Amino acid sequence: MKRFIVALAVGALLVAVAPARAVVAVAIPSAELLESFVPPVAATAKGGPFFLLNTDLGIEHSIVSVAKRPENKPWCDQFDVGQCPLFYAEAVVQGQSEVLGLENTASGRTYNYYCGVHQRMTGALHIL
Ligand SMILES: [Cu+2]
Repeated sequence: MKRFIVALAVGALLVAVAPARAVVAVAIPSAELLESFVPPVAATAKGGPFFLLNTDLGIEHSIVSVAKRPENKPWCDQFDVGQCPLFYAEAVVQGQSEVLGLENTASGRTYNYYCGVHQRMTGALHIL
């Protein structure tokens, strides 16, 4: 019985320290003020999860990494040769879009990204 209680306590502790799903939210009140993702620097594990959560009213946003990679991912076709982003979340309007390609990131590095629709909107993702 005592062993069971200890196992239960350890299990509860593991649940308590499990990281929440990492989310980067785009919440910009006016199209004239499109400048940054919120938070400006987010963190997640290598491989994710990481989502673009677009709450902006009727305005499409996406995530495109500044870092490039070889041309073998489904999203590469829409970019010029040699310009395929390392990670990418397709544009979404008022919804969420999963950032794909995070399995190719490196722990301890911080990657800059921008919105493919509004390239002056930028953010950074730190890989734990
Ligand atoms: Cu945008």
